[in-house]
Amino acid sequence: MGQPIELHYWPTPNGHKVTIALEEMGLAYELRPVNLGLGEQFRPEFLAISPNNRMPAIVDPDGPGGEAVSVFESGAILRYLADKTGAFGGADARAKIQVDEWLFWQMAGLGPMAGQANHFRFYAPAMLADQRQVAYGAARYTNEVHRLYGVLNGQLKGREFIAGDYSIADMACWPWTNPWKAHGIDLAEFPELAAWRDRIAARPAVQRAMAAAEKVKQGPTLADSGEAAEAARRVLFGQRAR
Ligand SMILES: N[C@@H](CCC(=O)N[C@@H](CS)C(=O)NCC(=O)O)C(=O)O
Repeated sequence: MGQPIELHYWPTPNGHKVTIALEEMGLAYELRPVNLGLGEQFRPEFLAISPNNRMPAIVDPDGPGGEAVSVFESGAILRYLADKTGAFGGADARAKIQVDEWLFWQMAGLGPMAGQANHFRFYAPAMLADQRQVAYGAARYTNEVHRLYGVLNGQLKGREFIAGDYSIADMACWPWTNPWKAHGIDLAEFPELAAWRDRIAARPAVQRAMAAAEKVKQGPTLADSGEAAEAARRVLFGQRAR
């Protein structure tokens, strides 16, 4: 086996997508924690591979042409790994289109909207004096996440997985539905999605990926009132161009 892929990682849904893919594909990898609450995403050596100061990012010593390559943005990483291994990316040109539709849907819709719902439901109350602003934001993003759960539930009718066969689209979407309770979702409304969630949770590779997350030191919960959470909120919220 060649050198392991470096995964610059923190245990969040965007991080879980990549550990799931690496485990499913049987690729050797090494976790390089990026402690977001401490601002490690701003280190120059990390910015050199991920200029958006966001994890995940990978460095594959065995990239195209046998040369090392780095990749940032979790959707690009999943597509890179699927193309590298020839697995989970769609078996033919039509299947690949479907996989990418849902991969991009997650990247542009489910992920960002669920992130905003989380922000307004749990973090903004501690940060905003005017709770009416909190309520508006919370309702807007909670509604949108509810709509997106409905879209995914509809796609899963008559299908075991999002694009038919299990794919990187499932690996991208599944971790973002783990906090369904926090998103204000009642899974009883979305039975196809609930059954799909169970099918994926039962996969040994997914269980290994989630166990790997447990080994990385978790930061404070950003909604906490303690000093560590306050410091992490100062690092993470209100960023502007540097
Ligand atoms: N579109 C990016 C989003 C990645 C992202 O938002 N990562 C968050 C953690 S889930 C992060 O690194 N945040 C650091 C920061 O906000 O400074 C991807 O999917 O890779």
